[in-house]
Amino acid sequence: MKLYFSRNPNPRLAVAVARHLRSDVTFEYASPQSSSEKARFRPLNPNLLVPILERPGRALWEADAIACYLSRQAGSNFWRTDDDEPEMIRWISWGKENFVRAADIVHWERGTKLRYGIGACDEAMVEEGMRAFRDAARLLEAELSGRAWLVGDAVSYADFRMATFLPYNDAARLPIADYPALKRWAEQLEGINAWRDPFEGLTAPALPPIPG
Ligand SMILES: N[C@@H](CCC(=O)N[C@@H](CS)C(=O)NCC(=O)O)C(=O)O
Repeated sequence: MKLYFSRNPNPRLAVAVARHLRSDVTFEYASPQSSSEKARFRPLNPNLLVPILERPGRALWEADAIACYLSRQAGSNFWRTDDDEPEMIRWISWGKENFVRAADIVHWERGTKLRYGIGACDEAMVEEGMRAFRDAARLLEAELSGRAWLVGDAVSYADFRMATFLPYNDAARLPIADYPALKRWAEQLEGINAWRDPFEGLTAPALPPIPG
């Protein structure tokens, strides 16, 4: 199987999952939106986005689906398959609508737009994203004050998904330090090699720097 990736947040998440699970995949850097690559990647993912997992049968796209599949392949409970599964899905679903979305809004303005010359940072959008971030962070802070991980007493895919944008916080500058339990949880994730440095040993161009 082959996992197509770039250094951006969702492919980073999928690579981290594959490495955490020691999945039997090869990794290939891909740029499906570049004009010379579109024809090759459209049959694999009509969205022309990464991550994409090439596997027997139909290629799989969406980091969550890939994580679910790789966890099943590994016979792992990283993607919970026991009574905690609904709880894990709750955090994935809520996270994407709230915490992850808020981080994405701010990271898009302060990071991606500037990196790729898409446009100037829109401060009103940053403010909106920051407001949403604070609302979501407050809820997570209360949850994580009582326990180490989002689901049960071990790391799960919900933790990885919730943290999708945190490795890019040099660009987004979200005030994680204002939330001690959240900060402690983020540091715990940093203690997992596959999360901290998923691209170790892989060939992939660095992200374009943020000007200024
Ligand atoms: N909902 C998709 C989002 C995938 C996505 O937005 N991928 C972006 C990076 S975060 C992408 O492919 N951008 C072009 C690139 O990185 O070359 C997922 O969770 O996998």
